[in-house]
Amino acid sequence: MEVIGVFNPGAIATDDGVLLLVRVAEQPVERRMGFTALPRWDVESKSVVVDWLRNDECDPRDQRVIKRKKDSLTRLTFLSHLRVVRSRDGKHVDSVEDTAFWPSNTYEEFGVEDPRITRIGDTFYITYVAVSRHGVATALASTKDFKSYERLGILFPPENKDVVLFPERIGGDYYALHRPNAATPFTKPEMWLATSPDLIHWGHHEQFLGGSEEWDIGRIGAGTPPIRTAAGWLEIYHGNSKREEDSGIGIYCGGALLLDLENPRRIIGRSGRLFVPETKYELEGFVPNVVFPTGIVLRDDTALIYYGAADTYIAVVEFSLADILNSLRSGC
Ligand code: MAN
Repeated sequence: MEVIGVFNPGAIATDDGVLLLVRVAEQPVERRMGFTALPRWDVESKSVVVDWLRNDECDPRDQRVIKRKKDSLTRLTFLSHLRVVRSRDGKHVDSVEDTAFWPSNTYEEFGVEDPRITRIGDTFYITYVAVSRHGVATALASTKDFKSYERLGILFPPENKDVVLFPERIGGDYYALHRPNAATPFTKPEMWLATSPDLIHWGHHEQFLGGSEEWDIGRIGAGTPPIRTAAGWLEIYHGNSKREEDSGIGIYCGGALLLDLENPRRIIGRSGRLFVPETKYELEGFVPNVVFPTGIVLRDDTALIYYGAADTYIAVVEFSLADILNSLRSGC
């Protein structure tokens, strides 16, 4: 396999800097004339296998996925796993660790993707996307050291991704933002909110926020796990601009929300579009025009926001917390 992108990282502050859990997307090195390579994790043999599909038997939907003509079902052209990267200053890579979080069960055969990390007590909880022939779901794992992981199962069944956990109980319950994606399009994909007594069983689902502006009308989803500030929970999310009539994937931008500390259902501030693809590495890559925030680390008055750029790279943007909070319009 060869790496085609390292992007959409979970991020967490550690005693000696910042730890990123990065998504590594790979595709087979081998090419066969007239065939498309579709990698998957084979649960039986615990190894990557490649299914070769004749090009005239599939429709490319975009660069990430093909549709098999026989049954109209989707496959990814790459396979993702997760890997630990450490940085002392949060801006330069000091080490990439050998141990990796590979797919390991039926729900992960087409990859594990887009981890978000929330520290609760002395445990790190990782929500991640598990992709398989059964759909795109979100699963939970926990770790104390990022060397061994305990898988806690699927939290939100297909199709659901962009799940972030709040870092503490609020009024006795855990809270999550999640993003169901319905096959019958009564709506564009919107963010929902749910609560849980134990991080495993989720209920009290409520629609939370849908896109309403030009930049987020296509879909929105949670980005970074919410962090507590004196003013409220700060959530950095993404929006996509694609309208039905647009070709391609649309533009992904970042925005900020401020939620009531006691009742996170209540949005008390909203930035609108906060950061947009503008550098070469955001405008060009496997999927052009993407900034996709997935991790945040607060340092005094500064927020380091880690994001996937063009589904190819990891970048970090530094904001003063005061600037973000000042950008918020109240109400909404
Ligand atoms: C979308 C994109 C891909 C991802 C798949 C499955 O097509 O977000 O990056 O691999 O969904 O999650």
